[in-house]
Amino acid sequence: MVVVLQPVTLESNVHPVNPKCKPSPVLIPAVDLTDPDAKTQIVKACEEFGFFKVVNHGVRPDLLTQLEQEANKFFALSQSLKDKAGPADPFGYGNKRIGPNGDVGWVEYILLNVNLLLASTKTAAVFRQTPAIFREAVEEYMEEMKGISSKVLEMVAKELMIEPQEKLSELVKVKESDSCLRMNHYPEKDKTPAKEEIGFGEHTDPQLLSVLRSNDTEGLQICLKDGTWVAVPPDHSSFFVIVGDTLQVMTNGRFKSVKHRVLTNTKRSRLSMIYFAGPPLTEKIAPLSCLVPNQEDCLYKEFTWSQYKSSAYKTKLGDYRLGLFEKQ
Ligand code: GA4
Repeated sequence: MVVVLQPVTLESNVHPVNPKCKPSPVLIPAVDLTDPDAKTQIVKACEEFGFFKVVNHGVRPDLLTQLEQEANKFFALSQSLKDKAGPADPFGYGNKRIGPNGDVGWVEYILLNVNLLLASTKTAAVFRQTPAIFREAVEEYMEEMKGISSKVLEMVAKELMIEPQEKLSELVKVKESDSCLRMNHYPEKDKTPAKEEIGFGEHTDPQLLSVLRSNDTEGLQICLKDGTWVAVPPDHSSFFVIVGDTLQVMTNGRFKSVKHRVLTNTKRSRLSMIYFAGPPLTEKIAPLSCLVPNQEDCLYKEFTWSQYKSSAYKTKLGDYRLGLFEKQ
């Protein structure tokens, strides 16, 4: 099964598509995790796009509906109530400002961390503004997302013959894993005709991988290796997996962290939930030696996840964050 992605022609494109030639659609795999061939399809997609869709994932649909409903209720609260859980530090409620370095977008969001070891007061503030059922749904959803991300990482390890085979998935499964959940609400436009606007500017995710699910409103775009942006058709019953910088480093560049962004031009609001699967803060990140038989071919210096995170928080969204960690 594949998903057809259409190239987009926008002023903001790095390489505008030649208007004379009709851009050809791009096919990305929709992977059924129960398919015996899934691991081969995943690795191929991670090498080619850093992105794929997951179908037949086994997450109960009513959990998705419930979490989405509760999130919508939170975003429908008055501005002053939402502001009690903000400003984002990065956890908690944020409105238009993304990160600490001046990025802005047509988006409001909550970033939640439910790991008690890394508890954040702003996450607690969000839970004070929402019913207990919201927190329960968030916790269950994060467990499900941990399951999907570790399954994907297990399959990657099998296909790439990484030893020990749990090397990647353990980073997500352990209780110290620095994973978090983001809910982005892109409000509908009242202007007619609606003007296209940056909802969330282009960036790569710093973590190992991210699992994204949205309602049926379009907006997500990914950047191909040749710089073409393609629109990802929304599908509220599937998940999209996005390769992050940390997995790029551990595979010594074999997998690419994919640049992505959200443009809003719709009259319907978009709600997305993204689980960021991060390793423990003290984990040493470096290319896996089994993937780099000759040390001279090693592209990145070793760093801890905590070092990478601090360095990422000094950058702007669209910056190339791995540059500092490349070997000369
Ligand atoms: C991008 C991926 C995740 O959404 C995030 C973002 C984080 C934030 O919003 O606080 C960052 C961004 C993200 C990378 C660079 C820095 C940090 C905003 C920003 C400008 C939560 C993350 O881990 O990194």
